[in-house]
Amino acid sequence: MKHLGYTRGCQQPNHLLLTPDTFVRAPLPGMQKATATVHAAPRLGARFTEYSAEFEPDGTLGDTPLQRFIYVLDGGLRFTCPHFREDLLAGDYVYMPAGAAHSVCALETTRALVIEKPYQDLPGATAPASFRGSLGRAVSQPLMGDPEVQVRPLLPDSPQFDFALNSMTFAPGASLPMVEIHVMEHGLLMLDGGGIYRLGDCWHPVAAGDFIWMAPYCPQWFCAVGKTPAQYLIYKDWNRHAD
Ligand code: UGY
Ligand code: MN
Repeated sequence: MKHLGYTRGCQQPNHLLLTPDTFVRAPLPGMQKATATVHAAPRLGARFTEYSAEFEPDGTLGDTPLQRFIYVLDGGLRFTCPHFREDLLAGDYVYMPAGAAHSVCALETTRALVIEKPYQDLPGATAPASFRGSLGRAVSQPLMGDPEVQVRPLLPDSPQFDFALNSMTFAPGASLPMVEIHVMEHGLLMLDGGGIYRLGDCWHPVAAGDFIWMAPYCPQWFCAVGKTPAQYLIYKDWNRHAD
C-alpha cells in the first residue's frame, strides 16, 4: 500500500497529468531490452503518440511507418540512417520522416522521449528530410518580449513540419503571460524545476518527470515556483488547417 491511494496523477476530459509514480512500463512491438511508458496516444484522444523509452545497454526500438522524433533525456543512443550515423547524448535529438529507415541502439542505460505521428500532407509542400540537432544549439527567444520566459524551437521554422517541439524555460516566479485557450493540442514533459499548471478548472502542482496532455481548447497557464528555473519540452500540432 502506497500513500493510501493518493497520487497527483489525474485524468480529466480535457487534460491528463501523469506523474512518475503512475508510470506503467511495457515493451512496444519490436523493442528489445527496452520498455515504453506511453503518455499520450490516439486512444486518449490525441492525434500523436508520445512515450518515454527506457533502454538497457544494447536496447533497441522497433520500426514505425510514422514520422518519429527522438530526444535523449539521459544516457546515449547510437542512431543510424542512410544519411548519417551519430551518437546522441542528453539533449541531442533526431527527426525522421514517415517511412524513413533507421535504427537506434543504446550505448548504455538510457532514457529517451519519442514522438510518433502520421504525417499530414500540405498541398505544394514536400515532406521534411531527416535531421539531427541539439538543445544546446537551438536559438532561444523571449516569449512575447518577456526575457524570463525563453522559448527554443527544436524543429526548423518551415511549413513542411506538421508539428512543433519547443523547449520552454521559466525563471523562478515567471509565468505564461496569459491563460491560453487554443485549437492546438499539447504533449508536455517537465524536464526541470516545477510550479503550478492551470489546466481547465484544475490547478496542479507539477514537478520534473511529470507529463501533461492538453486537449484542443484546454485553458492553460503555468507559473514556475521554487528557487530554480522550470523547463519543459512541449509538442503542438502546427502549420496545418484545423479540422
Ligand atoms: O506554444 C504554446 O502554446 C505554449 N505557450 N503553451 C504552453 O506553454 N502551455
Ligand atoms: Mn499552449
